[in-house]
Amino acid sequence: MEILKKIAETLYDGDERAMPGLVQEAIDAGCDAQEVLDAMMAGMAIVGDEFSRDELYIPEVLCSCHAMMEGSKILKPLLTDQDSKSLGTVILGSVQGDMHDIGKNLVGMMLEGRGLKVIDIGIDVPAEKFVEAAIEHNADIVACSILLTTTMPETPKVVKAFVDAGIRDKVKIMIGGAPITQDFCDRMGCDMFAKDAGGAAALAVKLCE
Ligand code: B1M
Repeated sequence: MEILKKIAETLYDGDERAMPGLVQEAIDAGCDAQEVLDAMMAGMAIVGDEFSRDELYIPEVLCSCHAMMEGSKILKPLLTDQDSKSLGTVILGSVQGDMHDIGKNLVGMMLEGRGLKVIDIGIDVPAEKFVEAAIEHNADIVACSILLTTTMPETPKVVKAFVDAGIRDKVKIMIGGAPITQDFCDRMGCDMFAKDAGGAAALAVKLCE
């Protein structure tokens, strides 16, 4: 569909002003929210490739991030079911050293959309903060977003912090993000790995039902 192609291009161009109108146009034309999200992510994938080849620089990448955030605001009410009763509570954050938050925010949206209560504790979150938040909110799941190979070693720190606090058996630990695999999840002693935001929500629902 032409409008989806335009959304991917606009994301790549980092045109945050144009994005909400285009997203709304796509929805009005009958596209579903997931299709529109996929189009934005297709644009972001090109940004990522060019960023890794030093063909795009951080300010340009940030413009694309802002465009993604503006588009996501239009999609949020369509992806989340605000009236539903909470199935369980999830503490969500990007691990210490990791400033990436777009994927985390999408995971949060999808979790809320499937009826979970999400406490988003932000980016650059030390392991102990995940534990504190889990205790404070009596959480069922702790969900850690990890986007960098250099922040993967935060994973065993999070697991250890829950063991040290004596609540490892009470809280399930879910990890995800571009460099994470099922094998890594198993080796680190985490409970769940999800490849994408939809998968994270499906796993969380299964656990809490
Ligand atoms: Co960063 N960055 N970045 N970056 N950045 C990557 C991740 C990178 C792959 C780019 C590249 O080189 N190709 C690369 C990592 C390489 C590696 O680790 N081997 C990289 C790098 C190197 C860096 C810096 C070190 C660059 C530098 O300063 N020299 C630096 C690090 C900063 C830090 O965190 N300490 C950096 C900075 C930045 C920006 C600030 C410019 C910006 C982030 C802005 C922001 O988030 N507000 C940025 C961006 C935008 C990217 C790319 C281009 C896009 C990330 C993104 O938002 N994707 C990224 C390249 C790429 O991914 N292609 C890149 C869209 C988003 C929807 O997808 O986050 O993957 P994603 O989330 C997905 C899944 O991963 C999954 O679901 C989401 C959607 O379905 N998921 C989960 C995510 N979390 C999950 C949790 C779950 C389950 C699933 O359960 C709990």
